[in-house]
Amino acid sequence: QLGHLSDEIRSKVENHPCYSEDAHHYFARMHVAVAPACNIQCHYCNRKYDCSNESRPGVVSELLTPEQAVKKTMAVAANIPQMTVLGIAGPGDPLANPERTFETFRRLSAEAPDIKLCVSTNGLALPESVEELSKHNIDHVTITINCVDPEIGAQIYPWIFWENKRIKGVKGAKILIEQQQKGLEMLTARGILVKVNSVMIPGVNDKHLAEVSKIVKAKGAFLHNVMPLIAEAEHGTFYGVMGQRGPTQDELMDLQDSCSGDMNMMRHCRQCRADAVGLLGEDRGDEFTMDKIEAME
Ligand code: CLF
Ligand code: SF4
Repeated sequence: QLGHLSDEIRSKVENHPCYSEDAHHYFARMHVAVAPACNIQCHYCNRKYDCSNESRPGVVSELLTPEQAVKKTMAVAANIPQMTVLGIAGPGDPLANPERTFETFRRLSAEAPDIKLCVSTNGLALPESVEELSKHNIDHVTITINCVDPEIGAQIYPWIFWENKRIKGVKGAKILIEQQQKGLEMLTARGILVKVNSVMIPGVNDKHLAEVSKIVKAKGAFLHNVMPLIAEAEHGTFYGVMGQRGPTQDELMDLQDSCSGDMNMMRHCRQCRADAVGLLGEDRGDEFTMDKIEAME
């Protein structure tokens, strides 16, 4: 699967469970939930739970300080030797919490230099964060890009928080899209691998995502991960309450196939929680709550 890649890129992806389908059988990732705030609103979000279109209602991530996050990472590394990647992916947007996120990365790059650092963002604050991300030796950044058309964006993002103001509708979506695309270009220009996540929302952006895939590929994104919208009414999200449905498995696979002519597609995403621990699809987070970690010491 990785045969066509240069040695440099292969070394970055071969033990990252999200960037390499092969790797996900052998290598584990963990997330530390250090980022509570968010700078936009997505119609698929329920702030009580997690970013990344979290799939299991009723489970709230345990919010950690950077210090606790480092402790937790060390405890997991000591107990799960396959753990190669530490990601920050919520429960809000990591780059909307720059102090907490970068403090965590700074400590980990000093104390655990062998662990790969990974971050997932909505992209709004990405351009101003690229310099800092490259300082911490972060090779993997995920941007959630659901559209490149602000009219479609306005149906997904009711508002963004930008320059101390709430900006609604098409105007807000346009700024978000511009920031995402600019951030993508800045990252790929620095050789940082970018994965684009897109949430497939039937009737909203499903017909549009093949174009998104082409555009992000042209700008150097390495991988595209189209995920199904999860909009159960009990999640209490806007879409859930409005009766918006998620795609069927066939609809999702058809869209992934129609993007794949041009792009490497990720097909093994498990829509992880902001505090997930273990192999993809196996969540051992309950074994590593802070009270259990403190009891291990
Ligand atoms: Fe985490 Fe995301 Fe990094 Fe992976 S998850 S920050 S790239 S280490 Fe992976 Fe989970 Fe899918 Fe994300 S399976 S939700 S793609
Ligand atoms: Fe929620 Fe994430 Fe969207 Fe922020 S970016 S509103 S945390 S889904």
